[in-house]
Amino acid sequence: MRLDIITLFPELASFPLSQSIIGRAQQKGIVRVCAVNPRDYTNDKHRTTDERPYGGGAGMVMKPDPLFAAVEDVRTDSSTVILLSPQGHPFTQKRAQELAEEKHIVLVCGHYEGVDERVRQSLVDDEISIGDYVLTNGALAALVIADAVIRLLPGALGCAESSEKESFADREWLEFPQYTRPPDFRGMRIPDVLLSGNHKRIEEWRQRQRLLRTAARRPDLLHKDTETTHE
Ligand code: 9D3
Repeated sequence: MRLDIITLFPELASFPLSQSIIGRAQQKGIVRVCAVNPRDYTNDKHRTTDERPYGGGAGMVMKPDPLFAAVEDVRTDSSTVILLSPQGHPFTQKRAQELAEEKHIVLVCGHYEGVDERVRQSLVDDEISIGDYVLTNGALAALVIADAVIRLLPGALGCAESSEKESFADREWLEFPQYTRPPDFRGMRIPDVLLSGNHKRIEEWRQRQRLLRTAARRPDLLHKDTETTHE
């Protein structure tokens, strides 16, 4: 896969993807990530990427021309171009799985109060938000999407980190509590059942913990589960 991130902060977008599992995926040639600065596609003396909005109001709007020029430079006929913005469709594991099938993804990051509407109209194929909270710029959102997609590419994860059995992939319940040694840490003892050696009882305990935790924290996942079984 090829992945281009169009952002005014190319260093911010590149460094995190050079680390750990995603960095290794790049070294193995599974993915090639490039950060592209729309400022390099300006023609004026001040290299202007933003202007005041027509109609007035606070804040600045990203100009269309540097974004169009940057995207048109990197994209091919088979590229998928996605705008990151608070107005986008909510990002999900399902969308990550769909994007993991693509050959080339171009992530366009907004900044300031937003981007010129013509970017939405005729430059991008889709618009994604990573959740209902306000970030300072889209580069961080692009990193979240890049991470979620790249780890799904064949060979990106080692056996130990395998992505086969996953919470959220199929709207599953939350995970059960995990413990490792020592069995008594500062007076906090692990549940006796985990030392029992009784695998049937351990499995029952884990399933019950998952249910309790999901009901307490994410009741929406329980309801979704019922919906899908009735479909
Ligand atoms: C004043 C209106 N603001 C919208 C809530 C303007 C605005 C705030 C923050 C415009 C852009 C941004 C920067 N955020 C993103 O570009 C962004 C984002 C986000 O803030 N939250 C969740 N997902 C995303 S994807 C891109």
